[in-house]
Amino acid sequence: MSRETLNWSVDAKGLKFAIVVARFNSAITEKLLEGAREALAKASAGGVEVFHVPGAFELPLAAKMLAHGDYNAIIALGAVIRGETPHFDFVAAEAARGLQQVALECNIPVAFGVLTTDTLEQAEARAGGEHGNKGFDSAMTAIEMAQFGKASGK
Ligand code: INI
Repeated sequence: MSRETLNWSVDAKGLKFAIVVARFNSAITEKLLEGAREALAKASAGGVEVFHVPGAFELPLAAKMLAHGDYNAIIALGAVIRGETPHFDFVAAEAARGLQQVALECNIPVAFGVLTTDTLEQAEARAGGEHGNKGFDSAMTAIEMAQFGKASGK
């Protein structure tokens, strides 16, 4: 859902969110954080706490540690940009696999706000550029899944 098409009846009052942000490629990830904060503020989220980790590879463990707090959802933000070595594939795949594992094992929504792109330009376009802001979109997903969790009696 983009900012433009968004229905601002979205309501996150009473819901608490943890955002965990990778510092690697911080010029991108801090823009993702801005986008996520914007969505949560517009939806009047009940609480937002932000945590930083070194890179996207560290996001799953941090999310697992945070899953034991009293958050309704976790938003994981990172930017994995393809270089000339296979490192990209390992970091991107483990971030995705690990975050889904945390969601399923810990029974908490974990929004996957990790950009995986070939170039810095592609990442910029998705971090507040012409293709929107993945942080904003991830926060919207987290709100919807947090509401789902409440409705399902989690
Ligand atoms: N971490 C990222 O978040 N993005 C990257 O693009 C990246 N690359 O390309 O190397 C990256 N590497 C660091 C990794 O996440 C870990 O912090 C590191 O391997 C230590 O565990």
